[in-house]
Amino acid sequence: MTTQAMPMTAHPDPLLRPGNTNCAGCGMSLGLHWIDEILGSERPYLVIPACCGIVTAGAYPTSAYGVPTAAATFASAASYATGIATVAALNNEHHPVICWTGDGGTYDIGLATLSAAAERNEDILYICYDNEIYGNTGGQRSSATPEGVVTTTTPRGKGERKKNMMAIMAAHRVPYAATLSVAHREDFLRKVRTALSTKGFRFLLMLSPCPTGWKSEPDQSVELIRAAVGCGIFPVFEVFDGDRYVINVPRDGTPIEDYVEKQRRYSGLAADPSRLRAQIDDQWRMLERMIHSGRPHV
Ligand SMILES: Cc1ncc(C[n+]2csc(CCOP(=O)(O)OP(=O)(O)O)c2C)c(N)n1
Ligand code: SF4
Repeated sequence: MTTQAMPMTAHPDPLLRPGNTNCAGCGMSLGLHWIDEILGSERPYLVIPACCGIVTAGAYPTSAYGVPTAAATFASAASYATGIATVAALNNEHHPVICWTGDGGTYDIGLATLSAAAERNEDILYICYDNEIYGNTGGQRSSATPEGVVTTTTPRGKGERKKNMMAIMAAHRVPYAATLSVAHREDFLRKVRTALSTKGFRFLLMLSPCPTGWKSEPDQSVELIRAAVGCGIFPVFEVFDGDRYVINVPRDGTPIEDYVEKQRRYSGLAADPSRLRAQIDDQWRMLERMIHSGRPHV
């Protein structure tokens, strides 16, 4: 893994401008503002597929994004970003290229080109804001939706567990992959800084509160993510070169009920707290195996 120096002075035109269409309490808003803080005066190129993130932009010729933004198809987002990064490098331009995508575009519809770009170690930063549904089209299930969650296509609760996207990215041996919590600001900022200063393919996965789809209160978004981290359903960790795992925030025994009872989506048949607790323990056993079997992080 090699790193490059980064500037930190704020840019007068924000990455996400006021007047955008994000719902109140949407994780995208906070995530984009914090990413902008780390970008400082540096301006990225954004590539966004057909998710809520591109609805946010609004109608041409206006835009809620203060940087050049390309709207891609789901299947092409990572390859589109690869093309932009390649041309920028040929022109000696030093703009980070950021793919900003939902879980539908990442876990499902865009997975083939995401995998291809990761395998080629393209010099792009791929960020998934994972709201665990297809939000933009009315809240259908995705392979990121947890078991037991009610969506418009799983009215009795989803029957399958959430796909382990971090394990998939680690299997590509990308230089840097990390999870982001909007309830842990310093950790979030540090990881965005690390990702931006790393060369090659970087993957960040942010659990993104979505009051509309989660049937939660907008003013509880950050506290929900704090509970998700505390109970262990969303582990906060990073992976270097696919095999050096570091846990950044240990789970602290927060009851799973503190997370699920504040969201009406957790009302399916399998959304039973003891079942969820067993899945969390299973997930942490796997993480701990990865920490002990990988090279130590220095
Ligand atoms: C190939 C393709 N399939 C389906 C759609 C319809 N579609 C538009 S947005 C969307 C859901 C996107 O979900 P996600 O990527 O998780 O982002 P979110 O809307 O939750 O922000 C779908 C299925 C599409 N535009 N293209
Ligand atoms: S539906 Fe969810 S992800 Fe989409 S803008 Fe609203 S809160 Fe954000």
